[in-house]
Amino acid sequence: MTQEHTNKAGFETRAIHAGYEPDPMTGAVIPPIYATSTYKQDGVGGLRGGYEYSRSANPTRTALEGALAALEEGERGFAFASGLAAEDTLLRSLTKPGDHLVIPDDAYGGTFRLIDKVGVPWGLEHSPAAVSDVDAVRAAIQPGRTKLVWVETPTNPLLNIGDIETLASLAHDAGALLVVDNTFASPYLQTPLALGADVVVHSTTKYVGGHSDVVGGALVVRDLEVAERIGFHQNAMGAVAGPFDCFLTHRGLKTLGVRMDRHCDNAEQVVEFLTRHPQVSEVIYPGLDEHPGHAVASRQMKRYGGIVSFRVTGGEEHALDVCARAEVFTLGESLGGVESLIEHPGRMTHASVAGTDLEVPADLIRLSVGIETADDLLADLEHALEAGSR
Ligand code: P1T
Repeated sequence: MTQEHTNKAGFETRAIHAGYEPDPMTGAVIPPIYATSTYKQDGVGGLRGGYEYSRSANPTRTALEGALAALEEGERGFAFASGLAAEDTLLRSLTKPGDHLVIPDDAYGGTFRLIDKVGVPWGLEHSPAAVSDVDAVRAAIQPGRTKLVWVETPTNPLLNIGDIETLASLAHDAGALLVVDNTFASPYLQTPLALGADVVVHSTTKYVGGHSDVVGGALVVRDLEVAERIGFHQNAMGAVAGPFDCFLTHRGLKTLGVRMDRHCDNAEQVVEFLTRHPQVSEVIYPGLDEHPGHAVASRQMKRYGGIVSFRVTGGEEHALDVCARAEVFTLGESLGGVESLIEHPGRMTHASVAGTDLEVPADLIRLSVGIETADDLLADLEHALEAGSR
């Protein structure tokens, strides 16, 4: 399939074919792992296909970047060594000391740490606002000074929903760009650029890679001038994804659609189970009618995702106990892999926001619902919850 043809195709076709055509010499259907740092030049400056040095470009990375751009409906994709490396590059590409950012008041702890502990000493200022509260975001924007309105939707770990279309016009009216961290939804469930966002951020470590075997990050943009600035910084800062990591991430990406549907199917069953459980005080999932972001999520997402957060009746000890007793749900950080994970955000992924506006409830548990047999997941939760009859 030519790339022009591929880019107009359906999601799964793009996931499998975009970014790469079978190698003209060998017919290899999968991009080889180009384990090379440099490329022979045909005379000084005579680059073959534009390849000069693998920090600047590497064919295995080019294939992944093309696929990511096609799935996010963007013009250019960029692959990085981690989600945070992508975020750092984005910040330095689009802001300078003295600039202001609006950030979620509920975000991945590492994102907050990067902006607050690295960005602020560098000269950035930020104001946290609830992504679900358009008025709060509007009030936090300082027209002229605010360069980025940064949202996650759904947020990590409280699964709040921001209205991408509305937030994009708010940001644009104030001369700012809208950045959407699309890690939780993945491009299968939500395409922020098509709704007006300017930059999509991914921790590809999660659903995009999907197998918990590689750490990576990505940026996808629709404007070529923004792409140029990010491309310059990707090369100048050098936090690129290596060829083997790109290979693994790209391999995972091909099955994103089928995996996401199974993640969503299983998450829906888990939600139904938890909402009926007497030791669960609250289930947080955008697919629930009573979730405050349900209407917006229904508009902008295909389904509601594989992450379920819930609170237990017995406080922090109870939550820690449930985490320790689960067996099929592996106790660990991260999310989005085929295997189910359970974690205590307050002590684990969000420990770095303790004592800030972004602190999360101590009785909160986050599940990354995997694609195992649903009955085994429900039995495991039943077992994990039963001991703490308090
Ligand atoms: O871990 P890294 O690939 O650097 O990505 C950071 C990141 C960015 N954005 C979101 C929404 C994330 O969830 C993450 C990483 N999150 C976890 C490791 C976690 O367990 O929540």
